[in-house]
Amino acid sequence: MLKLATQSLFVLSLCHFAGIAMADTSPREAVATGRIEKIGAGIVAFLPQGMKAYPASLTLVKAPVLQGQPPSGWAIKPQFVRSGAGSRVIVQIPAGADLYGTGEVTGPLRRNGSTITLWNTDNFEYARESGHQLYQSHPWVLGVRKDGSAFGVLFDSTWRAELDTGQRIVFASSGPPMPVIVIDRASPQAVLQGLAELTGKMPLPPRWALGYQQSRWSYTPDTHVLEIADEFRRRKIPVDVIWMDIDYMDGFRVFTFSAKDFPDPKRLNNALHERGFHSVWMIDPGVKFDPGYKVYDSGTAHDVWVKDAQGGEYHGEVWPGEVAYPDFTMPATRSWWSALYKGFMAQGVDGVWNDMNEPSVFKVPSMTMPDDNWHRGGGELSPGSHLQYHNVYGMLMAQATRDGIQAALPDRRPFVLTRANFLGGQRYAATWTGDNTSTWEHLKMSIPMSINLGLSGQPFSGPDIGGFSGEATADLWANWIAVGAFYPFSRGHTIKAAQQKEPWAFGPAVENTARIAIERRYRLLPYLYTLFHDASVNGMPVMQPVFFADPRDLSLRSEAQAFLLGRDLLVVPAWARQPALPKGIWRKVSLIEGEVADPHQAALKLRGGAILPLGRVVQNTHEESLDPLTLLVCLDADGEAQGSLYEDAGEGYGYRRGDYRLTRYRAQRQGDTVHVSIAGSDGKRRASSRDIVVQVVTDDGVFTGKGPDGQVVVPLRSPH
Ligand code: NBV
Repeated sequence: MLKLATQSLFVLSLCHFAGIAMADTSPREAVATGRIEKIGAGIVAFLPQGMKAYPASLTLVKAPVLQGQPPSGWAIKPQFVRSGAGSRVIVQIPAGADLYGTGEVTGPLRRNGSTITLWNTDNFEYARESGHQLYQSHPWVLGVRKDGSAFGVLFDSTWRAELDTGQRIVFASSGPPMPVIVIDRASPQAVLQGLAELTGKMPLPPRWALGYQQSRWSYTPDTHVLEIADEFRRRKIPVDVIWMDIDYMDGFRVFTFSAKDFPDPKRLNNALHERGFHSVWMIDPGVKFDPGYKVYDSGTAHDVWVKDAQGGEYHGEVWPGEVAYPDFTMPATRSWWSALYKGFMAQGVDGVWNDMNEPSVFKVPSMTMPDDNWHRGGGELSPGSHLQYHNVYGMLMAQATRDGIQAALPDRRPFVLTRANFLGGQRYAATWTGDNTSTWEHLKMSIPMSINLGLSGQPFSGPDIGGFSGEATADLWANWIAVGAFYPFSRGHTIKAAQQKEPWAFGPAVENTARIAIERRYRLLPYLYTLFHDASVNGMPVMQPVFFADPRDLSLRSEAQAFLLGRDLLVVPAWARQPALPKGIWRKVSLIEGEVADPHQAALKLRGGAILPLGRVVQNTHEESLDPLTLLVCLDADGEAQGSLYEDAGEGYGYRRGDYRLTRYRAQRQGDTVHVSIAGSDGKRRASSRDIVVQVVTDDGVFTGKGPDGQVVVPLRSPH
């Protein structure tokens, strides 16, 4: 007995600290669970003993209301353990449960048996720590039981931590015991809905942000930006956005423009707008230590900088040389930062790209600030060390950026892309997955990575298409764009030293592949926008794992090549080998002429019982694409199908006052005809008087009919 107790007090395990594996021999001591309270339908919060009330949380969208006893027979109960200066939570998982989520991760879709470090890290090529520590942290695990029911565990702590998803889930934090929230519901979808109830949803982005986007480090000077834009239009490759990387700045000073290369950003943005482009410009957190530089001087006057352990102004080195870092834990700093966007957005900037906000610091082994740097907090946040706040630095920056854009352009929907983020950060920004490489390994890995981000609350993500670092072969780039056109966030980007990686850079055959792939995305935009709307309302991921089609089908649980877009469309990459696909009716559909003959294009399969709204191919989202609207119908075994289409102005907030239209379509087979009607609609936006085209996809071919919206009858004769 005594021996056992001693063993449990001194357990030897490995922990990774600042990249060094160390034996953690700290004494462990069980901490009793204090309050266990229901906080929602199928959601229970566990507070460690001594914690009287739920503390302020950066993850939760609002303070949970403690509602008394959990449902009887509640199965998943975390155990708290104090461990030296830190703490642990151990969660026993039901036998056979498959684990997912855990945020932005390398490796397989199914997370059982993995260990990751939650410590936002500038991880070039995902090489550091074998990629088990990336730019974002999501202390969250989704579990799916054998019977398809599911649970989720949220560790509400921002401190550095290790998350181990072995035989049991172990969350080893360097901070004090934290509240743990468990969701237990009938399906993984219902658990994700619960996660969205707790951590909030992605606000509906402007429609242009769903278009294809082109970036490189860097298009410079301004004339070259326009050359690239014109080249897309000349070659008729649809695109909506062009990106300005750091070289537009004056000596990497944020909120400035190079007098030589970008002398008149407003004129450039106007010229881009005339061409139907939107522009996104980079802003990093490090502010050049340069007395006399307006932003540095004003930050100093507002006393916004992160302090070192001695209370002095902390300086690190990044692109501009020596920099100071805004302390985003302080409400006053966030307001100061937000206000900087007024003049910036007035240059006609449409969206903002926050990079390097782990925060990254050059020339130090940890690649970030010292753990004992000091953040002053404020509002609900207590002052604390960098060890406590490091993981939310990027999220708080993105929040302040979003607020700044919103205040500068109150009638527009802000678009922010951030590299670092945290669980709940979908409320502020979209994600790209940082500095990947131009390799097959990273192309393949990008799919489970984006899926797991979606399973961690972030529906809007994607990698650098083509890979950031290194040279891409024509074949790799063609394969990447063929799948990349279906990431929720679809952007080509590359490092400075690499070759050109625009769609035409690899010759006419690859250009053709890219055009077809991107045209497919543009045809799908009405569906995609409807999915983004769903995500903004109920937190459903846009890119979903195949097992979502049937959570009880165990053969689908590890599938990481194919994926679903929403419930209805299955995307199977051309390179997928023996993908596990859902049973039932799934019919191959074709959206663009020429796609069948192109070996790189992914197969697209429509679910039996679904109606997919499609637009025309347009060159950008400004163009009207819904006249005609096409409805692609795949009947289920009973000869029925349903689908919906969400429409609004694509920008601004009219939709919140009812200026939107959500149309629900129904298709029914009656003898040799299929009748497509409107089953209902919501919103005050006027119904359009457009004609629609209906294509019914069957085993015997595609049958087409045309007519007024909601009154189309398609004879199932003479397919084409
Ligand atoms: O700003 C330059 C790059 C950017 O292109 C990339 O997307 C970021 O992930 N940035 C990192 C800094 C330099 C990385 C080597």
